[in-house]
Amino acid sequence: MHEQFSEVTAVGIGSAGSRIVSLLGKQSLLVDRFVYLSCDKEDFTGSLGENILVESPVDQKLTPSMVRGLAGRSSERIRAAVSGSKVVFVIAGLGGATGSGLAPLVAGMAQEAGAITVGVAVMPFDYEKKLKFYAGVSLRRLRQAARGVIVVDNDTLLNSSPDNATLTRLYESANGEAAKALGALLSRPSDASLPPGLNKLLGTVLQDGYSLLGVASSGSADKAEEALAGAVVSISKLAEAKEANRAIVMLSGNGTLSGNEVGMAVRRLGSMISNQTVDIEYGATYSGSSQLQVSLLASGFRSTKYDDYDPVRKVLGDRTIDDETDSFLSEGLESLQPCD
Ligand SMILES: Nc1nc2c(ncn2[C@@H]2O[C@H](COP(=O)(O)OP(=O)(O)OP(=O)(O)O)[C@@H](O)[C@H]2O)c(=O)[nH]1
Ligand SMILES: [Mg+2]
Repeated sequence: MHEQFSEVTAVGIGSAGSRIVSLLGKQSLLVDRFVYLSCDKEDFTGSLGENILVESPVDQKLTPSMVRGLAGRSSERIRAAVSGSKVVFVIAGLGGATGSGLAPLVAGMAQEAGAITVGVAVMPFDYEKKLKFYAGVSLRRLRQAARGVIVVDNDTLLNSSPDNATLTRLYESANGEAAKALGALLSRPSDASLPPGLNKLLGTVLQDGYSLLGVASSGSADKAEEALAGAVVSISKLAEAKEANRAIVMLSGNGTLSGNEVGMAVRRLGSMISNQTVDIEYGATYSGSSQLQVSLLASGFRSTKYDDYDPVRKVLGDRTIDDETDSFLSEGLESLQPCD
């Protein structure tokens, strides 16, 4: 088993996860190792590291539990790839078979290998009704397997796309937004960047509840205020914003973004979410863009709109069940899903 030590590893799973990780890797990041895992080798097109192909039959539609079964053959390779890191980020779009099936599994392996593991889950568009079930079950399992989970909603990421964009353009644009927001949080300090740093990021996301990532941009005279309000609105669509106990505000703009504006935005956050006790960290990155982007990572949410996606949780509420019953129920329900 090869074990190469690295500080921070990013694992991209499935189509969305792989694309976002490749985009992220183009920025100057704290991440020093990249791993890709998918049933589809097309997903490795932009790969910056090790690719692990989970061989699958092409003549049938896969489900998350089938993909988990198929990954069994590669488990030693997966385990080796997530070993020897201090921190592992496991990034996937949930709702498809690959990301939903493997994200919790890989997070569990990384955690077992001794890494502090953070899941990053991109949740389906509201119109993807059939994907919500897999996404909801997988999100709950990812939460159980990892030390912290950052949730990004695909609908949030699309705010800046024109209505008539093609699906490919929509994905590209959503991935660009996700990579910008995550990249700001994970960037290295430089002349152009004052990031919060890995410790503060982990201090925010390693909690019982979920962390939600909201993003918004503005080019108006009052950009900082407007973009921050937009980011708060995007989080309010997913959970009760005032339940946040910690937050990181990242502002990304051009040279006209003043320290004053950053300070004002940070001071306004508590009143915007009606919670003055929220513990706020912040940072800024300077790009050429005249649009100001605010990424707001807020954490500590015990419940989110995604609870409704998960029938097991709907039936049992907050009661904890053992893993075996959970798998039995989830997989039983999975097999009842209508096929298309
Ligand atoms: N943001 C973003 N979302 C995507 C992208 N590709 C797919 N998605 C969304 O991510 C979710 C999961 O889709 P995929 O990533 O294609 O699924 P998968 O993990 O590859 O699983 P398979 O079903 O095996 O292909 C769905 O809600 C898709 O709409 C992408 O490039 N960017
Ligand atoms: Mg795919």
